[in-house]
Amino acid sequence: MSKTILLSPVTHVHGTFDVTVTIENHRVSDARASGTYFRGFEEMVHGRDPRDLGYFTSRICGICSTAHNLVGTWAVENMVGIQVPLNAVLLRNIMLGADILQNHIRHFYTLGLWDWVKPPPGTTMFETSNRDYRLPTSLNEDYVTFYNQSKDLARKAHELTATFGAKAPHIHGIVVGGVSVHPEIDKIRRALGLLKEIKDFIRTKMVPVAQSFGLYYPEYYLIGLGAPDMMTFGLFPDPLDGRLAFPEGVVFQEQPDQVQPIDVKRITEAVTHSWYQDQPTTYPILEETEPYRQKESAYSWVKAPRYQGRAMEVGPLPRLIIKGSYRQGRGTLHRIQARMQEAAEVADYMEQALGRLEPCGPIYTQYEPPRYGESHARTGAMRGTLAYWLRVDSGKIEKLQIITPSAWATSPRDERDQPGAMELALIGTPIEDEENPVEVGRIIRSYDPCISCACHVLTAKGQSSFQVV
Ligand code: NFE
Repeated sequence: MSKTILLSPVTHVHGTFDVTVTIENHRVSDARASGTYFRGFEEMVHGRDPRDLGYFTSRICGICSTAHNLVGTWAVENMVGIQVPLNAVLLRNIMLGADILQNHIRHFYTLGLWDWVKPPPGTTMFETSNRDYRLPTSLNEDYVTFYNQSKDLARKAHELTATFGAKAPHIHGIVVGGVSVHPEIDKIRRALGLLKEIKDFIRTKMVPVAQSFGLYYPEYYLIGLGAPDMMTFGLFPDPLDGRLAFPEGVVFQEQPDQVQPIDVKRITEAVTHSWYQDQPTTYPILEETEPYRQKESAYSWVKAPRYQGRAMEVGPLPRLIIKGSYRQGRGTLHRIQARMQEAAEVADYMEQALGRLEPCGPIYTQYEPPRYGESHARTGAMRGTLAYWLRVDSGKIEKLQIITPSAWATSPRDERDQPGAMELALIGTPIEDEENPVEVGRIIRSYDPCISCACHVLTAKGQSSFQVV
């Protein structure tokens, strides 16, 4: 007997997102992840001044906007071939770091917590059909208290971003050529004060809380393993030694101990099962983006990015495995615990970076705006690997292609019918109660998916089936 369940929308993720799972004999036999928006940003920037790119694309999403601002800015700087001053590099890293912290706090407490912690009775927060709550009552109550505190800490992380970025989200502090705000002593002190509070919260109320879930839900270390190959673009460049504080690389399942360098020419996208006019699987800069909602073989607005033809696991877990600081494993709870550990490591990096700022040092490099050229830029974002491919013609943007972390995570099948990372994580999962497959929601949310980034613009025709798990 098989049963197909449509989760529409999957709750407690960013954006609206559908997942269909087929369950046979208490096991997920098939899964399809479907982004229900079309993202129009690549079309929107066509014909615009490339110096505005980061301002536009940071609006792709409210939760990872600094990453888009940064990579859009780098794409232009790579085209004109400038190096920005050390202060600017560090301030950009600090702003991105603070945005990663607010994301990780919000994902853990506002979105993900209720997979493991029972919402307080009488709350209007949300209704859930999840009956599999296992924490002792007093611990559960403590974590609800931490949830209430987390809202203030996430706001403080935004305040830290805005200390140098003028506002958050969608900062104004990053400009092509550098940054717009000097790292004055009072700003550094203010940032250090905010960071200290956030660090304390991460160390005492995030890392240990995530670890405690393992005591009560131990099987979640072993389910939801995801794609067997993994990739990171790293985080936080340092112009002095040319390295990334969190390194980049790819690890293939056949050589799990070997981190290989990224070769960006191995990244392709397929649209076989996406609502776009068919075209051969190709490199992002060669892609055409022509929406075609009537396509029979399609089930998602998300395209299918692949590295060397393979789906890739991206995000904090691969980032820390490749950095060498997380070695415990690869399942659902590892994904969550690595995100918490990453928050602690990002905060440590930010503290060092704040100490290296030169209050009177330069923050800007002059440049000639690009007239013609092609470029690529990539960075780690909150959820993993973010990359832009840009072409400028006659001083205007002629082509932009973006591959977001959530496109890797929520990718549909590719041209060879190979599932995406989250689909792989779901297929094979044992389901205890077929009427209430809480395992599915927990695995999906461990990715912290953001469909706002992966695609945009809701279709008018909604789905009618609705189930909260
Ligand atoms: Ni809307 Fe984003 C991140 C980007 S999508 S959150 O992180 O880019 O994955």
